[in-house]
This record gives sequence, structure tokens and C-alpha cells, in this order.
Amino acid sequence: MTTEETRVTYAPVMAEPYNWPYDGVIDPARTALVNIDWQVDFCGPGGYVDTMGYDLALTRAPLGPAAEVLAASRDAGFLVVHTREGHRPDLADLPPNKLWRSERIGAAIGSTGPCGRILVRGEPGWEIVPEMAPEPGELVVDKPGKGAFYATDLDLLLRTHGITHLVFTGITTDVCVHTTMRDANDRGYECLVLSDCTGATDRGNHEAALKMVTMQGGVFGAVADSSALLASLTSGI
Ligand code: C5J
Repeated sequence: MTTEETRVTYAPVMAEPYNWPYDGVIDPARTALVNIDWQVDFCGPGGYVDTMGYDLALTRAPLGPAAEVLAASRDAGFLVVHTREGHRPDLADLPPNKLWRSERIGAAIGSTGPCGRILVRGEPGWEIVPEMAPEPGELVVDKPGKGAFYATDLDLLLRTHGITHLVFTGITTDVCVHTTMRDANDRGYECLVLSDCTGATDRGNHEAALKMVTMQGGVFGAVADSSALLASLTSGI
């Protein structure tokens, strides 16, 4: 039932440095789960991160908890948004410095690897992994950069759906998750990042990125783990 009197809300999430959200209960009608770049290129064998030589275990570890949160968020009625980093096949939207840097580390964007052309839209490596696959009707946002608001219609989509609160999962914590969360925070969204549903190519960077969020009273929002969110979502009030 969806009338004002019967609308279900959920208890705040036990989080750092404050219990989230700042304005009391979780209202699913105003909350979106934003899943950042759960693509083969970032957590699958033969993808971009693997080709760069980083430890895939670090970006795969959050998959289990993130899939649980995805299922619970669907059940709770959150809007679900998925993002994918990638470029046009002709690379017309690839800044030369981004290409140059990827060449330096031996994983040139647009070159062909075991998962097709690296970070190119439509290639196997660009697809979202099965554990986090979008369901029909969920929003998928394609982005050429690190932040999901840059050169996309994400802000319009969220505002059109009446979303004011965002919960983040995804990879990588210190790059695309952080860039998107910082930008969302500046735009006035109330943000929560889930520590065990995010991962980076370096453990120290993951931990530092989470710590940064908690400074200055929650400079970009708050940090919790998936169990804290799941506990809230079983507490309909
Ligand atoms: C990176 C991302 N790390 N999804 N992209 O290049 O964080």
C-alpha cells in the first residue's frame, strides 16, 4: 500500500560518524541504491584491472555483500541505479591523457584483451557481472569518466524520481565511488557508502577513502557495513 498513512519507512542505519540518514528514518520512496561499475573490466579475469596487474581478490571480495544489499534494496522498494564506465567504440569520448595513462600501465583503453576491447561499450569486459546484473526496468547509466554525474543524465533521473538519499556499493572505492559520492554530496544528496560492498585495487586506499568520508562530521556523508543496512531494512516502522 502506498498511501501516506501506510507508507513503510526504516530505522536509521548504525553508521560512522553519525547514524544515517541525518534526517531520521529511511524513506524508500526517496532512496536509491547506486551500484558503481560492477563490470568485468573492474572485477573479472582478463578485464582492465586484471590486465593492469592488480589483485582481483580486492575488487571481487565485496561482490557477495553487495549482491545481498541489492536483493534487500529491491525488496525494500529503493530505486536501483547501475553505472558502467566505458567509451564509444571510436573512442571519440576518450580524453588523450586518459588513453596515455592506460597505455603506460599496459592496459590501453580500446586495445583488445581476453574480454574484448578494454573499457569499450558493448564489449564483454564492459558488461556488469552476473551477481550484480540489472533487472528489467532498473536504471543503467553509462559514463565516460570516473564520476557518474559527469556527462550523464544521472542527476535528472534521480530528481525526476524524487530521490534525495543515496546508498553506494561498487568499485573502486577510491576512484569512481568516491568521485560520484563527493559530487552527489555537493548536489545535496544525503549519502551512505557501504564499507564491505566497495573495494579498491589497494587495501590501504580503500580504508583511506572510507576514513575520508567520516572527517568533519561526515564531510561527504556516512559509512556503514552491509549488516547495519540490512538490520535497518528488517525494521519496517
Ligand atoms: C577506475 C573505477 N578505477 N570504476 N574506475 O578507473 O573506479
